[in-house]
Amino acid sequence: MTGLTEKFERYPLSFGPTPIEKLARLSDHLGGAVEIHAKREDCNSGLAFGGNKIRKLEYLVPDAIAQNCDTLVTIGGVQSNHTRQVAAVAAKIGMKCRLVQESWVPFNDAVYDRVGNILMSRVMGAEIELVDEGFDIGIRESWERALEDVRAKGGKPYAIPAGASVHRLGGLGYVNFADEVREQEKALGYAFDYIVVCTVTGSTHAGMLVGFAADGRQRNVIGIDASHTPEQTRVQVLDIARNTAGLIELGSDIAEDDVVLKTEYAYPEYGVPSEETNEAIRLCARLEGMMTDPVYEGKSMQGLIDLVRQGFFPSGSKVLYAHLGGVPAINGYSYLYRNG
Ligand code: 5PA
Repeated sequence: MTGLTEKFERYPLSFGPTPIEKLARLSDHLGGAVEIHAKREDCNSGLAFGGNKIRKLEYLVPDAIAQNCDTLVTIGGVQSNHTRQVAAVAAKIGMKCRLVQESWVPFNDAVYDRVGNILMSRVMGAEIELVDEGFDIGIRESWERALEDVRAKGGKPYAIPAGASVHRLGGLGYVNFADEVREQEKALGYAFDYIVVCTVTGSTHAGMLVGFAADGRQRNVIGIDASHTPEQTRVQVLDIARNTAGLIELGSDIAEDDVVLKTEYAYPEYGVPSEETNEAIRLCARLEGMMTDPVYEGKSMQGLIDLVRQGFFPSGSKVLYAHLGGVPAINGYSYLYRNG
């Protein structure tokens, strides 16, 4: 255990520990030598379909309340899952929400900016500004301008960067995930050999890495890059992991090689699925009834399937696929999936 619970306040926004489900038919289909399980972070909360940001925000909300802020301000793409979850959390805790949504994805389904995540954020009352800028996981000027604007109008903004990642507390949620998995492993009577996670802005992977470093398993966290800017993502994961390790007083250093990031599945672009991504989405949906999305989880599912086929995981391994949510965005790709 990491001692996280004693050191940091957590504002509960989820149902509790997320279920771990065996994907028996997918495991069998891939030859049966590797046992695949999914940890269903996509089913973690009643807040507008939940997802990985809920677990991160549980550690940011006490800070926002302590600072007497009245508006959560964040940023993402048009179909960002993160901004939708921030909008839901703002509603739940009685704050306002200001969202900057940039044109991160070069994909133009006719309904792209009207369905799925952005539709829900609008219904939940967030104030949304669409900005025509391309993909970048770093700190954005448009977001800084929004923060300034809230201040100028007399509000007290709480600044949440993209994916809640380069925030001092952004890595804590997925340290908590590792602690939770360890508890579940005790009950199951076995430990997972690998954890597969989709990586973009980095704090999900970084938090897991720090959490699993507590028992020396950090290199068993296999990140699947979906950013298509993998060097920037790798550096960001390492920075967040080191910051988070310091924060929780992990007591050991995070090395560059601790960041295991597979970069061969993000093509052709962030937010655009390849034919292989679509095959992975369909395979998992048809064998397990488990939906994944074309931006994030479909790519990490594609990576997982390919790594099993390549023999990357030794025979007999138990692999935990972290399902981080994101399915609402699939509505923005309605034409692509018109025939399934
Ligand atoms: C996202 C992120 P990190 O950004 O913490 O690396 O997580 C990647 C990730 N899976 C994985 C899903 C479903 C995600 O939504 N989404 C972002 C968003 O704006 O929604 C932060 C990019």
